[in-house]
Amino acid sequence: HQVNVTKATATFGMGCFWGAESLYGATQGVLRTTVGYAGGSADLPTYRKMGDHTEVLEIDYDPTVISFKELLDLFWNNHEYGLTTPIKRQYASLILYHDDEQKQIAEASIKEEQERRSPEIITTEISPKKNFYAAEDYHQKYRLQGHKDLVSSLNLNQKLLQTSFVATKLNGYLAGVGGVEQFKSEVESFGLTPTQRQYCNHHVEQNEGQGLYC
Ligand code: MHO
Repeated sequence: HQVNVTKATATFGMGCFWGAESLYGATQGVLRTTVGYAGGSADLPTYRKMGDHTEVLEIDYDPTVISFKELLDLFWNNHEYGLTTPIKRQYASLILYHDDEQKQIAEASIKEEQERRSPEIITTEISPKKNFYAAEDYHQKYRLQGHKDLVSSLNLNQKLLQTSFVATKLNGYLAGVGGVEQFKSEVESFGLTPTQRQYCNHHVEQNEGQGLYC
């Protein structure tokens, strides 16, 4: 049911990618997300051997619904990037732009953020997106995968854990992002069975506002 949408991609490193994936998943205008490793030069990184890469989230979004600037506002408001504590390369704050327009918006945005947060020094790096390596299956839609029976009833195979719109949304909502009202306003479009819907509704209610954890 996601036909004829315009699509753009954003890539952010903002600490543990499980949290980032839930945060953006429940955000309207976000179409699908994939967690992975990027920003470095090592070949074929894995979670155990990431080399100089960073945990990042790749976000496909509909720019007619949410702008890159709005994605960046969520970015700034949901992770640590100050110099107060040193950040490991694995959890570095990164904006990997996909085109010149994103680059310009990111540069303007970091300037604003620097002024807002002064005297704190922002460590966020802005660089072109080069290679992106999808992370292992068990990291994809991590919070959704905690609901094993739901995952199997949705027939989410390894590929769909990376590509499915419904998996993207539920991974956010089930973690308590977005809230019950917003969930109810779009659950119709997820094509869930009544049982699946009831199950999700219960957990969305229970987890609303609980905060992301890693
Ligand atoms: N505390 C978590 C972090 C995982 S994350 C994807 C763990 O050690 O498993 O970096």
